[in-house]
Amino acid sequence: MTASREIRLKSRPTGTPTADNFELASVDVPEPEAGEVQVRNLWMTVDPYMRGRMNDMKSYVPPFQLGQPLEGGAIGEVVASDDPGFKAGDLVESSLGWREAFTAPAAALKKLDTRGLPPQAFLGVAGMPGLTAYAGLLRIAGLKDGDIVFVSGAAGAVGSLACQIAKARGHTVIGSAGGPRKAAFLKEIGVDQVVDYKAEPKLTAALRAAAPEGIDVYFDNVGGEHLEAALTVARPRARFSICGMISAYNATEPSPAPRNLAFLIGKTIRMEGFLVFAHYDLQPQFLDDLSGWVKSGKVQWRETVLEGIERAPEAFLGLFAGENLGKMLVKLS
Ligand code: NAP
Ligand code: FER
Repeated sequence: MTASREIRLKSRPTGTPTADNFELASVDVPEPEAGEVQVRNLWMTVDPYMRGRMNDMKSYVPPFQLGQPLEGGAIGEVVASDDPGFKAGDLVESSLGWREAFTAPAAALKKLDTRGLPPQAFLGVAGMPGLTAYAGLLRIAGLKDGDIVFVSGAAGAVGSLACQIAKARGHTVIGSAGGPRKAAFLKEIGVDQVVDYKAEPKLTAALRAAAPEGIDVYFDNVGGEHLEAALTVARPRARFSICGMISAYNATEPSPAPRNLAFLIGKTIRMEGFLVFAHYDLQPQFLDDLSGWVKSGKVQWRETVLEGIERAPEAFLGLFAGENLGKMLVKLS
């Protein structure tokens, strides 16, 4: 038997989650039986979508269960295997994060080919968030030459890659994020105009000043007032790629904004929501493009790392307080 600690959902949050919604528990991890593999997690991710799974609501994926460990992306190392496909030392991806170690059927694991990148990059820039930026910009928004691109949540995992993909393709990019540290980071990665939305009393006016000619593409990570500002500033035939609306995830009342959806008509804007899971056919092309951009210095990334499973709830809560620059991660061993 191997000891492991895990984070369980103790209660369903109402509004913004707190540390009290989580509990740390210790468990024994059994030795692998035929067809099973034992893994020690090295890294786990916390992502905004996990907030939705904490509600008891039907969605694209079932809700987390009370008293059970949470789930989510993790990178680990095989410690013991009774399956011919895996051996001790293999790096593997799974959706069995929020725990230090586990034994699972081999089918729950995927071998990780790091392509020379650090393994945890596959929870961020080279993983689900990275593909989200790529698919949302290239496929959903249908980025085309000359587009002026606005990205909200621009200093986060998805947003910072969306900005850099647009820059790599020669676009003018406006990025919004909260606070001077994030604004400075956006300048560093080549964003042309930065809106620090926390310092702006009027977001629409600030966006108009940053994009005097208007915007053709809006990559939305935030929703609410950001979406309202983007609708006002959009040019005719703009495309809105609706990736996320983090400003609404903890809301207990429907959001008052956007109040100007009628712009969709007169400006003939196309607004389309998407889920990254439907776009994994792009993954090989995405990883090839990404390695080219990384090699040529066109894409860089940041990580905000908390250490220890006991800090995983704090990392998750930090997403809603804007504590992360780049990808929020938990390092486990
Ligand atoms: P992230 O941007 O790395 O982290 C979340 C960031 O959101 C925070 O750092 C914070 O930055 C910002 N934020 C939090 N509350 C906010 C509020 N009330 N108003 C404005 N900004 C707020 O997270 P991520 O993993 O890259 O995800 C970004 C977005 O993409 C999320 O909306 C997520 O749900 C979505 N997403 C969608 C898909 C999909 O398949 N559609 C896949 C992955 C992610 P500031 O300090 O700048 O406020
Ligand atoms: C996300 C936000 C929302 C996400 C998925 C959703 C994969 C899906 C929500 C739903 O089905 O209600 O960041 O990432």
